[in-house]
Amino acid sequence: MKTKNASSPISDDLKRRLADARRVGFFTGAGVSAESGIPTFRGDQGLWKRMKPEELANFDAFMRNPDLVWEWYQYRRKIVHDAGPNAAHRAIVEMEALFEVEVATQNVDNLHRRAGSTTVRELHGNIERNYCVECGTRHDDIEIGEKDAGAARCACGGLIRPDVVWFGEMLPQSEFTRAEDFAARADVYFVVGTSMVVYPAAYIPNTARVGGAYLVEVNVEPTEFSRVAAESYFGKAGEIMPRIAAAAREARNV
Ligand code: BV8
Ligand code: ZN
Repeated sequence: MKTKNASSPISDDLKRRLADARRVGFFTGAGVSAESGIPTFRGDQGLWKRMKPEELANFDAFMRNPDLVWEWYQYRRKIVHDAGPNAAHRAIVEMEALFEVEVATQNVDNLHRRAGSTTVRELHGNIERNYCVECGTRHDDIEIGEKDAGAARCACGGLIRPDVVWFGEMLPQSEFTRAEDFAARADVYFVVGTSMVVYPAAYIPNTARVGGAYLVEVNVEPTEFSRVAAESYFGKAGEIMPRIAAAAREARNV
């Protein structure tokens, strides 16, 4: 594992891998959206610092206190709605011109798609979508701004919930399987802005490793994953990812 800091040049090893690569994958977490102003979960200012995930991001908590959980998602939806993709999201889009690219994201903020990424596997759902817990009707047009309006209800009377994967819930099978399939065949696999503590999503970079991919971590600090990555670049994703995209263009003489 070779560690580099924010100003380190992109290594010759990585440039060589990118020169020959066909399939390049990006596994992302909250850190890739941090510079868009969206709070992460486990950092110093993280969402979990102020509230416990088990109190909020699970179905029982929602059924016990739908107003509290719904308000929390309205609060996060507003942040996401007012945020925009940052240089890290855009650098990943730029690499679609050089490689077959897939993004497997744990984020529910839709920023990869809003940046222009064409193949995004949303492993934990999408906060901009909602559905009725009783009849399953979709309610994606809910007003975000309604403050203190309490939990929203469907015409059938059922509670409306965000279309995100809560703790104890299954991930969308097709998204997970497709992300695994791509990771298993990837030549280079980037793990960007994730603490790598949430499963089963965090199994996916290991699938890439077992499939022979060259694993590169981008994070502001070491994680569980740092010891298995071929290289770790420590710094902000919004600074490092554009440098990786530039190195990829150079490696492919573009
Ligand atoms: C399930 C969506 C069971 C909602 C979230 C083993 C196998 C399977 C399950 C488990 C297992 N072990 C434990 C479990 C249970 C649990 C789990 O993983 N618990 C953990 C916490 C121990 N998993 C589950 O419950 C999953 N479901 O397994 O169901 C099942 C099985 C069969 C049948 C029925 C049921 C569901 C997990 C999904 C939970 N949903 N969120 C919402 O968002 O509200 S979790 C939440 O964590 C987010 O999705 C988030 O994306 C995800 C991961 O967090 P990160 O993205 O990594 O964010 P974090 O803040 O942690 O880290 C940010 C990183 O960025 C840091 O490293 C930081 O240094 C870095 N950073 C910060 N700024 C920058 C930066 N890097 C670069 N640049 C910067 N500027
Ligand atoms: Zn309904």
